[in-house]
Amino acid sequence: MEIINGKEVAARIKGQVKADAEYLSYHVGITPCLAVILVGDDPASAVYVKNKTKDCAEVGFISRECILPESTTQEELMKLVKELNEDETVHGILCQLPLPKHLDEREVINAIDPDKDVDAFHPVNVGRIMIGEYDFLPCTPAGVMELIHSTGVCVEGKNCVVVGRSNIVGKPMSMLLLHENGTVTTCHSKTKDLKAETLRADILVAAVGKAKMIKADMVKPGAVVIDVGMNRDENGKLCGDVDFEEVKEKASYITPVPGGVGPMTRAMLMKNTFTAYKKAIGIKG
Ligand code: BQF
Repeated sequence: MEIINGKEVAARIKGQVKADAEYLSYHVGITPCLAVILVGDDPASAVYVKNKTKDCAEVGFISRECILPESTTQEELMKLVKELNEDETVHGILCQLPLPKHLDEREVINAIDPDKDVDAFHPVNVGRIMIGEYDFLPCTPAGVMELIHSTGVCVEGKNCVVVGRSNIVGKPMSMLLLHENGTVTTCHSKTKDLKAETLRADILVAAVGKAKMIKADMVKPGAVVIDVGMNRDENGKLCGDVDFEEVKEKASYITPVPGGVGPMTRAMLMKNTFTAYKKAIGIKG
């Protein structure tokens, strides 16, 4: 069994983005800029936004933190998005989710210019992913694909099982595996016999949000196991959707939590911001 080192793969991707961005910034005289909107005082969200700002500094991007109070109205938030859309010095925009309950996430996402939508949550980008003609991929599924590639395991023809069907992870994850010619099954809370499904998986992606729910007896020997979960266990320790200690004995490759998918999500955001920048300055690919 091999533990996939997400930090290492993420560092490699960020290094590539940094080198390419430095080269282009120098020649074009424009530096990539990511605007991150944070509303309210959810501590986890504040940490995620800090991480994103840190990543921008690391790869040589400008970052703009737009921090708004809990009391922000929908109108104020929409006005900010409009300003960032119109600001030519801003190449990527993201709104940290979840938003406080009184705000309409969908309306905010739909207002972001699809060309600046580095999370790839806008319906136009979601649709482009469905037909395989995309500029941006949602960061977490894109990061998972990179981790699978890093193992050398080929997706084509494999039984791929995704547990979870969120719009942010599960659904696009299934689509990306399908694009690489996997035979994809998407499982969810109404799946009749989850264990029967996961036992057939050569590649298993867990994105449910239930601590350690994937046990060793649910995993095919030699499977590649990718854990997207971010939960707290009974001792308040960060853990995934996979029971790592059990499942690591059965998997060929497995991602840890922390240090697996999380760092990749961050690296892919930098990659998407660079893509948005290249589009804005008129460079393809
Ligand atoms: C690690 C996120 C749920 C809801 C909204 C590294 C991150 C996490 C873990 C991180 C996440 C999760 C992010 C690790 C961004 C991933 O070492 O394991 C990085 O910063 N993430 C987010 O922005 O919004 C979320 C999870």
